[in-house]
Amino acid sequence: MHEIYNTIVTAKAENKKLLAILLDPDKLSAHTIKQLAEKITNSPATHVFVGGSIVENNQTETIIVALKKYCPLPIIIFPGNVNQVTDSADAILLLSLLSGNNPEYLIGQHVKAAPLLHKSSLEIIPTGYILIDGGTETAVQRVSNTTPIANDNVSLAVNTALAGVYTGKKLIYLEAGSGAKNTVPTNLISSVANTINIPLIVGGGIRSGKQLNQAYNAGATLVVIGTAFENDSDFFKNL
Ligand code: 1GP
Repeated sequence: MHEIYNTIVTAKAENKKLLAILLDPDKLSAHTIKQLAEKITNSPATHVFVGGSIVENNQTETIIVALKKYCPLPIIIFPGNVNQVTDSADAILLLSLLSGNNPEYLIGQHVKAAPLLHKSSLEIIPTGYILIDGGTETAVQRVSNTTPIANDNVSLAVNTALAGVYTGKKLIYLEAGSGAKNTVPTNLISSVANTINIPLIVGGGIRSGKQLNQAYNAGATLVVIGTAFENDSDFFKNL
């Protein structure tokens, strides 16, 4: 029932590192999935995240169904909105955008998603989603109409993560935004990781093995890579 979450908690306890490849359904077509799935299966990835800030209706399900045929890794929905909820995945990160003051992304979309989630067999993982300024305006910022936390405001990031823990989130996700110029700074990652007792996900703008290891060394249990793999599906081979 909580299989995927338990894997992440165990990884944190054992200081093992997890890696998710993020696929944006809008940038994929079902007939290229087989080849992509083989590359993912042969990469160091442990999980696949599927989602994006804006995705056409049904496209998420189409991609996940195709992916499942060829890729044995757990597939987790990383939803930008309620339209991306589909029973075809294994789990969903139920994201609450804690860094912004937009009630629609704190609870509004969740209320709309609730009846679908209630009917589904998805593992639901409540996740505190915290946007950190990555040096460029990102899709999350535009769509949610929220301001990210400045990347030197460590205390605000820590307090926001703590508030997430106290309100029952099971994961905290520090996000610089897809294609960010600057990744989440390592001092901010380590300050959050050293304060919270739940696993930490970090993503946004990671384009090299060095940046990946820096995020792990700072305390991330799971790192997400989207753009680097999207631009070069041999990214992991060349690390
Ligand atoms: C975005 O954190 C993810 O939501 C991944 O970001 O596309 O920059 O790797 P990139």
